[in-house]
Amino acid sequence: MARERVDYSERIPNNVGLAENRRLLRALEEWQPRFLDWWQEMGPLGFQTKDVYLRTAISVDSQGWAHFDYVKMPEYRWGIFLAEPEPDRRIAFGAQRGQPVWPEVPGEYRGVLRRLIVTQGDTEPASVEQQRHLGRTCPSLYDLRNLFQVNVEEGRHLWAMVYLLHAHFGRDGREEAEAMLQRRSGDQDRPRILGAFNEKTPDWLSFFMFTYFTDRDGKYQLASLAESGFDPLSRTCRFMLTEEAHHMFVGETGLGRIVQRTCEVMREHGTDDVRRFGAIDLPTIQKYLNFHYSVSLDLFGSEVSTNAANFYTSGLKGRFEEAKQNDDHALHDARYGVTQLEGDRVVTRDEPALTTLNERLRDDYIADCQRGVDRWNRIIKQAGIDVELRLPHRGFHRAIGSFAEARVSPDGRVIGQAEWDGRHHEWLPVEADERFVQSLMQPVTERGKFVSWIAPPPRGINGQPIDFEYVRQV
Ligand code: BYC
Repeated sequence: MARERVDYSERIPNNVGLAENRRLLRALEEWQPRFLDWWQEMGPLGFQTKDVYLRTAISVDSQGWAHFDYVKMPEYRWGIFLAEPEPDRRIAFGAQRGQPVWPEVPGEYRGVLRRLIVTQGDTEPASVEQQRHLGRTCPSLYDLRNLFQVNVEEGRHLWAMVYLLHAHFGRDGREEAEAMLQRRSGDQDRPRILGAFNEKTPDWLSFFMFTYFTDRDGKYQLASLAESGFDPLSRTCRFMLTEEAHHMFVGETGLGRIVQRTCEVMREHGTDDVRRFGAIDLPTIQKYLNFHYSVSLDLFGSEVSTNAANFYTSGLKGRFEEAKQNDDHALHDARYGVTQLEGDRVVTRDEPALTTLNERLRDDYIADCQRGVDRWNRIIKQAGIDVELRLPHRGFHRAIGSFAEARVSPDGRVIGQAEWDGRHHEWLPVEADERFVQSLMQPVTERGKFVSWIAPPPRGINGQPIDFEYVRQV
């Protein structure tokens, strides 16, 4: 198949034929300077004039879409890229299964689709805002470059959703695109839409946890939206998923390298108390894991949700890997086991499958999260250390869904407020932990050097050596 190359001679690089749609082009060209203002105000602090070794999309097929070169972040070619259309694509689930997919938004789904796209789009600038200060405390040039790669791509994901709003939702869509640049992560008056995107990412341990756990929610939500009967949404999400993979790689390997360093120091000094030696102790890593995992679980919505059922029946949002599910793809009579709170007990009860789609996606996500934890545990085991990191129970520290009403310990016991008050400092980071982690955040910007609390990666980016100048100093 011919490659869908991206035209970089245009002001907004794209593979959607923007030049042929003057009105849309003009609207997006008006939004562009406001995006750049937002980037300057809320994007990475400092480094905006530095050359960063970044990848840029040059085509949207699975092979060789990326081009690596030095770029100053504000000059990054943010653009609009949709995956290639699938010929004769049909709606794969819900009441209209088997019908051709929609090139335009059906009138009756306008409101809900807009809401889904706005909710998704809002997370992208939010994460850039959350990570704004991290450049100042980078553990190495390699990690600094990875942070900026994640940031520019989240900026591009915002472009992806803003394109859909402008191209398919008329004036409402343009207003939503504006509002996306107005809300601010953590702002009391104008917060971002979903809870996890109003939390702080004040240090690199949090950053790696965020890219492992929260970006992975992105993977599952985007994969469900990639099933959508609204074809432009499906195609844009398919391409976003290829970028998302790198973000999760950053999280998984970042945490693996922290665990590795901790284990090396534990062995070298024969002690669990590695804080004195500038490493992050395993109990602190576990607490950060507990926090980021639990706030990311909230992002899947309630266990039982009629919204989710309606999205599915209407053909707007499918299951993860919908085509691989061996059933009728309508789910009228099917049931699904849901773990939820009943009084003060945790029970698993069969519910109508249609209303449990949020939970089912959460289950897929949990299994995926466990794989990384297993890998980190192998690093610990190989070091001869008898400790395991664990995902806490799904009911632990939840703010959305049935568990929001209860206090649940990491091992899944429903406990009273008194026990929670007495013990939550064992389970979640407290101020002293945050202060300690913050104290380790000493910037290292010498080529090939790494800060005390993280091991170097086994290899560099795009075949470059580890001591490559990933961010130029001058
Ligand atoms: N915080 O019926 P329910 C990413 C609201 S991350 C606050 O269970 P539904 C990324 C909900 O809106 C992926 N409010 O919800 C990662 C509803 O409100 P209404 C982002 C919440 O609709 C890293 C009410 O509670 N993708 O890409 O079934 C870096 C009832 O809830 C929350 C998407 O969001 C919450 N956590 O499911 C960068 C995909 N949860 O209707 C990027 C699009 C629920 O009562 N969004 N509520 O006013 C969706 O699919 C759905 O909106 C949700 C919620 C799954 C999020």
